[in-house]
Amino acid sequence: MKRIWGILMRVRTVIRHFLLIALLLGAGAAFAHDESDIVITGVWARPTVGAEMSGMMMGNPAGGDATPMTGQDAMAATPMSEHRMGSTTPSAAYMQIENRGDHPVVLVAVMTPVAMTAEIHLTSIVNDVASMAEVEGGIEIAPGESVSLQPGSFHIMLMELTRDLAPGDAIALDLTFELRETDAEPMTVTVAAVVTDMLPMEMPLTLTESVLFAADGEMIPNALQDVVLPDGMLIYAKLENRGDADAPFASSMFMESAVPLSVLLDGALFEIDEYDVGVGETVEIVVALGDIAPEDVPGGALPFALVMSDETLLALAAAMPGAGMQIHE
Ligand SMILES: [Cu+2]
Repeated sequence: MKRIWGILMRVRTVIRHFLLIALLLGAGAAFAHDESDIVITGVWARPTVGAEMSGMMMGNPAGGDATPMTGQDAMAATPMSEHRMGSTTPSAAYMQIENRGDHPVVLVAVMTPVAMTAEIHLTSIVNDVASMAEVEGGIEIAPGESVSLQPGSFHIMLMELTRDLAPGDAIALDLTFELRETDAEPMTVTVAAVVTDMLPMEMPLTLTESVLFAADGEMIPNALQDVVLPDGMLIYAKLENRGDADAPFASSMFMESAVPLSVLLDGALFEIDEYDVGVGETVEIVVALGDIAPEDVPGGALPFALVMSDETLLALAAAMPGAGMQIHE
């Protein structure tokens, strides 16, 4: 726990600065775990190295082997523990952004700890030739509308990377939105992207929120303020069943080892053997990662997986609020 202390303190300092600025501006700023009308799902980024399969394939029904490995095997198998140099290869991040509010919102800026520069781009194809350009003024999303950032269209261009991104990694992205037709100040939402070389398929069970935090830290999600929490690093996540059949899940994995998974029900956590998310229902979960080292959180985010009852894996990620601003102070 001591080893992670340094990085957490750094993050907290940044978060404090940010909160202070938000207060000075007259509030309006929110992190992903606050009640938000901006719902961001299906976040992923392209790897810059290691196109090899990571075993965790987002949304692939045949993906991955759900057999937990021992700690040593898991450490050796994970790309996260490799020593990394910077990468000159750019990456790109993709996602769906839904505006559930009453006012137009505009994605105006993106920051991430893994890239010195992050720009909002649009690819267009003219006479079979693809070219891309920075989007002036950002991407506006009308109330009740969604926009898809996807290959061949809008994307977040990540340039001057500070480290390589391998399949199975996760990175934090701080997305800043301007709120039109209101006096509200711009809002920053932190999301986590799964690094994958597979185009993620639409999955019925959709991650709508995820936060990485320390049980004894300050950034405890609102939903868990009055809840007795396990020690160490935790993930809080919210999942919505958008399919037309029940979505039962059984356990969770971190770095290819099984880790405790609890469901939040009536203000208390219950460790589960299996939990069925009905059609249209939302479930809140807490994943206990235990004590982890700072080198395990290199991009401000961590990957984890839900093991579905049919033993397929759903690859997910969680980010520390404000982590995108870490290297941009
Ligand atoms: Cu681009």
